[in-house]
Amino acid sequence: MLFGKRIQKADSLTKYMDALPILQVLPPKYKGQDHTYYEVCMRECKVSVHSELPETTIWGYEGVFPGPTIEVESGERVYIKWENQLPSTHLLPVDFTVHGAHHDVPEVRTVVHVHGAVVEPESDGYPDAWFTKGFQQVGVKFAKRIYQYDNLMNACTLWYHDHAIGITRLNIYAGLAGFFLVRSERERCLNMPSGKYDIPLMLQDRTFNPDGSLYYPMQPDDPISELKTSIVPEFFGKTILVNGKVWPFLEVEPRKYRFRVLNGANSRFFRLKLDSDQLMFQVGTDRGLLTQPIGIKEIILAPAERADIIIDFTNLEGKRITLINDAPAPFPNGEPDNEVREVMQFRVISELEYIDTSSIPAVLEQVPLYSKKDAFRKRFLTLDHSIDKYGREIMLLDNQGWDAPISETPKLGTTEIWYLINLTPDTHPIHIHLIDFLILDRRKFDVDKYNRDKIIEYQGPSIPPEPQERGRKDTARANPNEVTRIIMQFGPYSGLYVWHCHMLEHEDYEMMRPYMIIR
Ligand SMILES: [Cu+2]
Repeated sequence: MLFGKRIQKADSLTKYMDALPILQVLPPKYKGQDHTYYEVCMRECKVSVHSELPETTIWGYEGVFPGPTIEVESGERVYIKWENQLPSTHLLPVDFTVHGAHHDVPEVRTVVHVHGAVVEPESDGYPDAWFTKGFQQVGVKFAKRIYQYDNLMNACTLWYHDHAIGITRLNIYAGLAGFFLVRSERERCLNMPSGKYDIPLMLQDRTFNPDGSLYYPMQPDDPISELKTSIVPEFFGKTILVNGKVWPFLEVEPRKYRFRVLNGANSRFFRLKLDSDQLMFQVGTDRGLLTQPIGIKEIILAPAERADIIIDFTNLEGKRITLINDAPAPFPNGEPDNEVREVMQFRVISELEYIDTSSIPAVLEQVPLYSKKDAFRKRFLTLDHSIDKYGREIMLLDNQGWDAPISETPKLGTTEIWYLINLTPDTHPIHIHLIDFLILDRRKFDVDKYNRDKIIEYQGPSIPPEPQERGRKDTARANPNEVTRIIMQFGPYSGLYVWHCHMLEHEDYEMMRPYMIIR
């Protein structure tokens, strides 16, 4: 295919040439007794993603990729002015047929969502609350220039990223993502590895042209002849980046480290293990710490999911340990992608700067318990796929598009159980803004019968979530042929939020729905 020729060959870039970038923490513009204030500006910049590749033009918060890490305390009131100083034409091919991306809106729009934040609706980064360079033009739901975050979360690993309607996949792919860490005194008392031994890792996949520029397809494998540019059903890149470097290495001391692993890819899932076959100790999920650490050899992360893990390199001086990914793409029914079987390498050096006095605590934090009988309401929500007028696959939630009237209106303070009924052949990571939830169970059902009679006929037992998922979640994998049940309490804010699939190509077309918490 025409586009294929220009793409860089994945195996042409030498692995483990460049050191893992340690992401810088953003200093606030103001820090006082009652609040902290930041300014974050989106800019086009050139960065080096690999020393064998010419520089790459990216869009970055503060001009870096990934963006600088924002660190807050639990309960700290933070104001952030997100500003757009990006060019007026997009770095990547825009499809003007997808929802909210028609010719009646500016081509470059941005809005920032802190993924996992407990935040008022006006500051959540609603997809139609977009703004352009210098706030010259704004979307219909734009409410304010300076967002307010009260950070009513416990300690957890969040991330901020773009959420503009119809081009989220392109804006994030261009580089608009960064970490947002919530810390607390309670967490510090647990004495886990901290400071330079607490490292966030943003895993992404990208494809580059030989001139170093980002490659994103203009068309699916089966091109749509009526359109110059068309959205693709999924995007899978040919190289893996961690913290913005292709296949980096990290020198580690022979001691314990805490890694906050985020899947920041558009569509790719990761199934991670260490080639040393050693255990990793998971201490946290998307939205906070687990009740107790669990020893695991494998972690599955769908786009937007996080795992907070401790790896112990004690007594491994001189060893080189590779982080492996064997997830099929698409997940779970695609082929294993051998080109991207490796992610990064840990090189254990011999010197220990200090004796490692950190610990893997036996008890971490209480995870909230919901009783199924507390549920005020159950909602049965399908994940659907069909074909659009161009013959492309289109994914829906509850069989409705983005613009259909709001149908999910939970009452403030009430608990609901959502039945995610997946009628598609893919696993979809379903993310609900504002709240955290627990996964109750997953259960196989008869899809054909459901399509015929709209009745759930279970075909197997209820399977509890994996141990790695038994904590506070904000994104859950809904597998094909399964009903995934999640339980959550809606609050503490009321108003307009969204829920969506976090595979960005699905989210943009049209696997996203508004929901409203009502008083
Ligand atoms: Cu999806």
